[in-house]
Amino acid sequence: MTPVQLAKDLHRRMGYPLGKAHYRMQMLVNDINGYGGPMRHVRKIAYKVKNLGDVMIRRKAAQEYTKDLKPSIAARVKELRKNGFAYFTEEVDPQLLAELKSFYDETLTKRSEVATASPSHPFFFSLMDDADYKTDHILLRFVLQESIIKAVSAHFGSVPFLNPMGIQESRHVKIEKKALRASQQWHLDYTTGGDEAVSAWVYFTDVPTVAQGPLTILPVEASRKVKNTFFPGRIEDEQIEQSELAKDVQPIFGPKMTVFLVSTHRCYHMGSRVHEGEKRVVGIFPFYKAADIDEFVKVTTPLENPQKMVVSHIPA
Ligand SMILES: O=C(O)CCC(=O)C(=O)O
Repeated sequence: MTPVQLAKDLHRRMGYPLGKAHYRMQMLVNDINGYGGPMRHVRKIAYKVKNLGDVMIRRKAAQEYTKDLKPSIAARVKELRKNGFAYFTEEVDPQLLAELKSFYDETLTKRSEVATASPSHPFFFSLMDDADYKTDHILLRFVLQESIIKAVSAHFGSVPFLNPMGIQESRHVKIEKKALRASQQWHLDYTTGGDEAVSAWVYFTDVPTVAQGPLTILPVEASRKVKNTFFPGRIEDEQIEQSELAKDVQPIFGPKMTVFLVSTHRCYHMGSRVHEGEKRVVGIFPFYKAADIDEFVKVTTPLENPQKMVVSHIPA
């Protein structure tokens, strides 16, 4: 256990015996150490120093794997780099996409009937099952396909780590407490390794209008203009409007089985503002450039590099 973890554990057990000032001090420590806090820059460097061998191997493997990038994928990667977003449906294997759709139709719709709300995001109803995290499962076969891994590797300049994916059904839920609006408010995503994150998203249901709560982004350039505090937190629509960025807001629409890549690390984003009588089901497959977490995927099929590297993690 690190000293920071030890201190946190102590606080969890003891509360704040020195009162309000003690609480405030702890919140400040959390802000500094939090994923989005200023310590992320230190974490990014520390990660590279600590895992230099792996960083070099992943860089070299990415160079090799992406040297003959198909022009259409290279164009998507360019868009992703510039705007933080690129539609990717045309680049994925249609057979895998069809299999993914069958998984939704035959299995996920049944899970939806018994799904329960997430305590931290009351509008999210998870449709994942622990048994899904294995390489012969369509979710893994889909996300490990060549075009996706090539695009993310080219974007990062490094073979990525896959982080635990989620399938979320977003429903219309009235929320009183601001904290529980969570990802319905504008924010950036930060990672344990302090480095970039890109997710592949799949819409399992049609998202033709704002009523279905599309993922909504501010492209990279506009995101850079957002005024946030030293400890970046979630921000309100009014702040986006005051910064004259409302014109740049881009809701991501698409019919079911639309696939896209998005840098939620560089693009402010929000979503799941689902209107009454609507719902939205998405698969979110997050890739991190640096990740010190334990492996979560069961390797049940023969796997070659770089796919093997994508599911192999550096233990936390
Ligand atoms: O539900 C949404 O559209 C937003 C999700 C989100 O903010 C995230 O995945 O970081």
